[in-house]
Amino acid sequence: MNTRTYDNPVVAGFHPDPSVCRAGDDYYLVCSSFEYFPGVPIFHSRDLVHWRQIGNVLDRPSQLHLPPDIPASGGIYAPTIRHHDGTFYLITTNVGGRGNFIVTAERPEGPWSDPVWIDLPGIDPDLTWDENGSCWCAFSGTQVARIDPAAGQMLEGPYQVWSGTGGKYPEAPHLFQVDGRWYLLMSEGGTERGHAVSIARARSPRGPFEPGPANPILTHRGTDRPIQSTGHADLVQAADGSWWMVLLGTRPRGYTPEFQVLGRETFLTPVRWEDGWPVVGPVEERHPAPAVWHPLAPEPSRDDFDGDALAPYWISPRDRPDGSWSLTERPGRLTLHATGPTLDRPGHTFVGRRQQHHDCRVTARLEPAPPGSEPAGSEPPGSEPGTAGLSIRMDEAHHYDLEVSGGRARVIARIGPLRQCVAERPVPPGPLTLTIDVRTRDILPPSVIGPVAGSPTQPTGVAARGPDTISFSAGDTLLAELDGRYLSTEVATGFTGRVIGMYATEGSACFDWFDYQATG
Ligand code: 6LW
Repeated sequence: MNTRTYDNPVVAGFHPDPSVCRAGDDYYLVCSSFEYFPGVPIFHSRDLVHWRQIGNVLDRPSQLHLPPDIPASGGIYAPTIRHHDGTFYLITTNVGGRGNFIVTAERPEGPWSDPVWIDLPGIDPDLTWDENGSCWCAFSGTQVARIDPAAGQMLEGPYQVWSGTGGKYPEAPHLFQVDGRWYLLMSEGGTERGHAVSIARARSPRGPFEPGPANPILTHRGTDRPIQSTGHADLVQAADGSWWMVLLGTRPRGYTPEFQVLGRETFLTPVRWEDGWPVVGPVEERHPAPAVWHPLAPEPSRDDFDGDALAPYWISPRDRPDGSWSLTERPGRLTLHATGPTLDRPGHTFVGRRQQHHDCRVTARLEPAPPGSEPAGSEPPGSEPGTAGLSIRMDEAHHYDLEVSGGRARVIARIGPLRQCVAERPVPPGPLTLTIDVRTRDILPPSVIGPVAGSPTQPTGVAARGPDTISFSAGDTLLAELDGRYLSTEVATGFTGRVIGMYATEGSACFDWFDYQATG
């Protein structure tokens, strides 16, 4: 008997709106990326459980232009990936940009084509083909149109076919043909705690659609389950005939109303069919594993910047201009050149990765900029970098920074309209190891309701009622410990999660290495 299990989430950290397809024995999964460049991370798996990022679908400015005035949580929403007739198709929306577009590739790791813009309104576009080869696009909530994906034209419709069971924001439609019937999977209730997945079926993509008898087929609303906000789902049939759902969910922490700091993550849950309808149980932290099991070697926690290209998990808000970073100016180091004077506004130089674990530690080695590495016209570098450091961010208005300049290290907290330097110390000249440590130790379980933190009956950690504590050290010196709640979706708002990275806001700086460790 197979007693193997897998753990959820299968893709941790800010990886929402998952879409999955199968090509033979290989699976490919994509997620929303919003205002970050490159866009649409793409993952590969042989078993639906173990995923490795193989690239980003939108990795060139000709595919993805995110101008500075694109707000946080604008940009790339909810892609759908499909494999049809030997070609990979991806359809998505640039919200605040030109809208919906399709890119294609022969190989999922790329290169992907430049966009074919498509004259459809709305968000969350889907793609599927009928037995005549006609291409159908479901979008928003929930319309269906026949399109020409090569020309980007709508050929028929759109038909308003179904709006769910009455929950707010019907969205995330995906159309499937199973045993001669058309199934419309969609989400409703909003992407917050009320999120739900519903289904309807029809004989034609034009409808009429008959709602499933057990809608919503999945929701965790109103439960005390550790995984919340389950929704925005996609379905895939494995090579052995079993069915699986990928979906987004959250893992909130801390005292009521609880805080979500990792953003919306990607979960996997089994699906069975009963009386012609898909049935999905609650999404557990641990499920029986699929029949095929294909674990991957652990990825190195440390990037020594020895390669000639940045690993695909490195992302930057809106843009990463060529002149702002280099792996070759000082081989074995990531050199950053400031493009903007503050992390409080778009246009700055920042290279970061998603926080993927509730407990984690980031360390990085910051070095003085090499002589002559300054952009033309700026001051020659001294023995110290300009102004550079590590930042943990939700967006331009919500970030904590550990910064070095002028022989001093400081911790800056930007929370909404407030900006404050909360600690400052002199540091020795030369290379310096910077550490951001995120830990949930000392926090209250969500179910505990009691007097305020610090009273004799409650734990006393700074984040006793928040989701976590974030501490900042330069070398061996602890500079500050801050409550993590202010870097949560509940405070910052929006669709993204925390990103931790390296930045320069004045002059230039080098990073010898960056290490991300799960510590839970
Ligand atoms: C996405 C919508 C949603 O377009 O949130 O949770 C939006 N679902 O379907 C942004 O991720």
